[in-house]
Amino acid sequence: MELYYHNFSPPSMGVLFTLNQLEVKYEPKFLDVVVKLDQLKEDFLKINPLGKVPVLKDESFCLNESHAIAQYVSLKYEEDYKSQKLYPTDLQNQAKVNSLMYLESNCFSKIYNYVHLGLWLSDQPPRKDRLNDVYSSLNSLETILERSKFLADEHPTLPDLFAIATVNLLDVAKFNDYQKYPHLVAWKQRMQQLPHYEESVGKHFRVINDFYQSKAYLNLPKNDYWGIK
Ligand SMILES: N[C@@H](CCC(=O)N[C@@H](CS)C(=O)NCC(=O)O)C(=O)O
Repeated sequence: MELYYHNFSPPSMGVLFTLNQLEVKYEPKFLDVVVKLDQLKEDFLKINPLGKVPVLKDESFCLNESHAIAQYVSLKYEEDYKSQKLYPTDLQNQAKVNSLMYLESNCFSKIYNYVHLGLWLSDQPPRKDRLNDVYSSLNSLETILERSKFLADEHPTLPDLFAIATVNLLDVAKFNDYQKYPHLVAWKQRMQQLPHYEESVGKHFRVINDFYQSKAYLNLPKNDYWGIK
């Protein structure tokens, strides 16, 4: 199994976290979507015509959309006997996890639109006009986390593995208004203690933060695709 990913991509991190928590063997395939624009090359478009990462290639089967990939690998590899599953197989618990996966996907779009790539690649501030969407996402997550330790249950499930990368994006934009979100803050700390957090998410965010703080984006070659001047 091969996973095409980029280390700046939160959806890629959600899949990496899933594969690592499941302790599934896979071949990571870094795709340079920023400088070389490998996602637009013919070979990759055969794998994902949408030109996005992450993509899972399992022999001749190719799957894009990070949440669907995580569901596929969990259904394929998560042992039946496990009691605290990332992706439960009974109908109602699985439906609950799915519901939170959809919510997470929505939060990702809102938070990503606030942080936006211009900030990472061309020295622009976060989009203040989109701040209300950030608060609306954090309110939803806080409301859920007031009722359980993790998003769908008392143990981590798939949406937690995605939401932590989504919420970490806010650190890059130096958002730190967490006063109204004590349960979310406590959940973030619990997530950071998971055995595979560091290799799947933590180390990538350190690279992203260093990249941004050091203004390394100013040294990127000119690139019309991402609007890098
Ligand atoms: N909904 C998709 C989002 C995929 C996506 O937007 N990937 C970005 C990286 S986070 C990408 O590949 N961008 C390259 C491009 O747009 O050219 C998922 O969850 O997999």
